[in-house]
Amino acid sequence: MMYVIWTAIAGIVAAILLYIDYLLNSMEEIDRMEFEAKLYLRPSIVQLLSNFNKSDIIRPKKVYRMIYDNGFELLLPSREWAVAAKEALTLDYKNDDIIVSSFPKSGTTWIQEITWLICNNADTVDAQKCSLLNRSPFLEMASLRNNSALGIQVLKKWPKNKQRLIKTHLPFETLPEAFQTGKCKVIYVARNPKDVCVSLYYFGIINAAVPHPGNWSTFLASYCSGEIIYGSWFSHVKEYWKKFQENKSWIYFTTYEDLTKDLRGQIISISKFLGKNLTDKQIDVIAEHCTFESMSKNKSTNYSHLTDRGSGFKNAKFMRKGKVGDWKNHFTLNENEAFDNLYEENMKDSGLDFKYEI
Ligand code: PPS
Repeated sequence: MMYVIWTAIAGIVAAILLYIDYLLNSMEEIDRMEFEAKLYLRPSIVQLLSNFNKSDIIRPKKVYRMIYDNGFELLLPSREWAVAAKEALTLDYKNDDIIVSSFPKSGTTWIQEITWLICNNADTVDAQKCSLLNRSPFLEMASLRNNSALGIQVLKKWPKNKQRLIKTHLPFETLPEAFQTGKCKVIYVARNPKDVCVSLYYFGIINAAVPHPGNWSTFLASYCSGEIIYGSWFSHVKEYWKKFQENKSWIYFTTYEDLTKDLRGQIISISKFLGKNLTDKQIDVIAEHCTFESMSKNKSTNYSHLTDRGSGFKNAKFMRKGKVGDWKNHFTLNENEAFDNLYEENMKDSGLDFKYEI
């Protein structure tokens, strides 16, 4: 019912705006046909109307709590994502499948693009022909509209002889067995938790698949308590870090800050980990292609195609700032002190040391 009312209001608002626009801008008389044609053709108004017709901009009010058979609890954007995460456990994975994992907003897209190029002879021309979402499917991603597991659909249609690079944000404990036992390689990227929180906050504003983050301090409180999608940053990172210490032959652990400091060095380390020999020229090509400037302009990596589907990206960018240290523009002194204490409580014995500025 609310949906019908909102659609009607949007229609009326659009008609009024167009009429005002007509009165202000047009001195000549137009007939009714022209008026109607204008109404239907003016892109901004059509966009407004079509946005109201898309259910994916009706935000979920709460995240969905999924409970695994072993009792592990995971917060996901919706029930559809939980169904996909469950189905992901039953798929067949091949020895050469690679999974790129992270807590959201930690540099996943960056590592995906680097890894895809390492696995595909640094072919930047091919890379630009196809969106990263299709070159590197997002395992648990589901459509909010038609209940379909988007990542799994892409995986199922994958050509048999082609290597698969899969993206996930699932905690280690909930990965399919092939990625928990060393059958397949795992690349994990972590980022300092303050910049993750800021990036996630802005992403929450533009990403209609998740509940609205509210104001900054409310969101920070939810982030600290782990009551957001994928749960606690501390638990996520600590578990992958622990598994990495025990299994360095099949898990690679890196950080956003290390990528920022030495992109070329990281490309070399990841290719060694994957057993791929790259020439110096290929390493240079990948490093050049994967700078923030270059990936922000690249349609296959900047997710700008989502703008056109009314997914909430309209006036904002997925590739936002790409910096280490933006947290300083958001945390108050008190928030910062409280967060440092919380970090100490959760991470003091982990041996992990994040850079907060470079
Ligand atoms: S997601 O939605 O969870 O998969 O997002 P994710 O890709 O993990 O993280 C998005 C943040 O990474 C930044 N980014 C980069 N920074 C530097 N260089 C490159 N090439 C790059 N690619 C992506 C992106 O801008 C997001 O960070 P913020 O701080 O919001 O800018």
